[in-house]
Amino acid sequence: TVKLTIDNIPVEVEAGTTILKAAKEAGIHIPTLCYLEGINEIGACRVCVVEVEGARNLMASCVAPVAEGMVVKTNSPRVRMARRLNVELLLSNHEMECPTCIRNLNCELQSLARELGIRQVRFEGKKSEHPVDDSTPALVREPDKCILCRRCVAVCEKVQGVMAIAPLGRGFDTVIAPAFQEKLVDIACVECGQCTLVCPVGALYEKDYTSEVWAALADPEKFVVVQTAPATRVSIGQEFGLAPGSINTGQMVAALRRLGFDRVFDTDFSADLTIMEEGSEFIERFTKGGPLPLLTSCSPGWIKFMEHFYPELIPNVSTCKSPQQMFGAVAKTYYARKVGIDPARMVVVSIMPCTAKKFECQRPEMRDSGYQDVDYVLTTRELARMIREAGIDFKNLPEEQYDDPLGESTGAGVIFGATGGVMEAALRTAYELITGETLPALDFYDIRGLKGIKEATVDIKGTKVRVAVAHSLGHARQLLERVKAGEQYHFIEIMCCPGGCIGGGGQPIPTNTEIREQRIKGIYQVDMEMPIRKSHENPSVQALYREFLGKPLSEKSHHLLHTEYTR
Ligand code: HC1
Ligand code: SF4
Repeated sequence: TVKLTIDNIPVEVEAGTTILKAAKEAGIHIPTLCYLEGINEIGACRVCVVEVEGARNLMASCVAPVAEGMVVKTNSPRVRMARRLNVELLLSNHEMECPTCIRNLNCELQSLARELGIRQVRFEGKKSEHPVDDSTPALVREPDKCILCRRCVAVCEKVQGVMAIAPLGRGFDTVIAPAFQEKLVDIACVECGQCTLVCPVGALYEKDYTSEVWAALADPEKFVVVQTAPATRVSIGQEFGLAPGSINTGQMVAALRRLGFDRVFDTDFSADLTIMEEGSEFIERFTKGGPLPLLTSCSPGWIKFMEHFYPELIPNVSTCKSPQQMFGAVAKTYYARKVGIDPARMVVVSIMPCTAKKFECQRPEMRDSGYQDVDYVLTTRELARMIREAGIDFKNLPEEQYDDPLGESTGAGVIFGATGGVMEAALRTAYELITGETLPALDFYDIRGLKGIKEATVDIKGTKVRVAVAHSLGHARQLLERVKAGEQYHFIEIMCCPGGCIGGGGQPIPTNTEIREQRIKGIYQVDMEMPIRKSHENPSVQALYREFLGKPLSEKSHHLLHTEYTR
């Protein structure tokens, strides 16, 4: 260990620790901006500078390691002046539209200016000008708000392994953009939105569809149906000051009703439906010779990644549409007919933790109902905006229930929202369908949690089924390389975002490792409390098969619930 003092407090830490971490351990706050633990530790913004006795220059504490006997000052006049200067320089080249910015009151630059007591910007100079890129259905890139912290670049490269964006040019002309300043829609960006979660300012954000949804709600001709993704119930509360991971299913349903949706349904229902189809697909492939491993298909960022980087795996990917898309197709056919509503009048809105779902719903093959199956996707953040705008007091809402029948779900449906959950839900059903026996233990702990790649071997009456789970595309790539090198698996779950959908690119900001863990806890808590925890026991899914689809993998199922991919 190394002994030093920080602001006269004696501190003892492991050798190699940065001054920033040592200070944190001692309970001393040093402001940061470009720093993202474990992902972007580059000392670029120099907001975290500290004074070290005997050193001529101030040091960026996020990269400077401690040394024996070091005397550190985090709060000297020189430090405060330097921090202020650095932030003022950033502000001098920042498109300051705070009251109308999407990140108003949730902006790290704004908070920092406040924290550092900046009352004026002493520099006035040229501002860089770059066009806004809103070429994708999911994202907006607004470079004139960018502060060049490079957090988005680091996440895209190190967590997602996509490398869609990078710093181009030098000095004042530097811009973070796709190579050759191409548009996002023309490159391999998978629209996961992980970059929007780490952007400290309003330079990268989701494309907002709230005005389209307000318009549909106000139109008496329209019958507006909403579905809520599994992960949204454990994250929406954060937007209203509740603890990350708190479970607010009932309040979310109540809020959606107050916003004027005609029916409030649950994507968990169609997650159960997905398990029926995908579980049956797995059993069919497993017993009839493949192709294996079967790869899950519910995460649209992962699907886009696969189409760009692993098109040779298309035969392995499940043909099942995602639960979001199955929901849309069922709502505009089965449900519309059941309640006697012309599907042309029906508008299907999804509340998703995901930006890529906006892209997924606009894919040309997602129109099997005869209409666009899902019309609009709102992220958790956009829903929170609508609730705020409507003046709804979210925290004090009563808990309400989903509507029937597309609101009925099981514990298996809800765990889709956490990494490992799709596999666990599938195993709960596949085991019972294959053996005809009741599964002795429902919880598959080996494939839960935040480890990047998880594996398990499940004994189904003497047959060993080898499964694996990867979340984040960086880990997916590692696992797929193992598969290509000949490692044998039967069934693999891949989710695009770290932690699964609970860590999706449309979730409340901040979303970090700790918050992901709390949301995962919430998800399994909901599962535990559900009276039914296996998809094949969902009575409304059973009724859907009885009344409409026939059986899993039937012709009708294939038409409405399955799809194909493009190279
Ligand atoms: Fe997901 Fe899914 S779990 S992809 O993460 O399969 O977005 O929550 O809705 O479709 O059900 C997201 C979450 C979500 C789908 C389901
Ligand atoms: Fe990279 Fe995902 Fe952002 Fe695209 S959306 S730039 S893939 S992090």
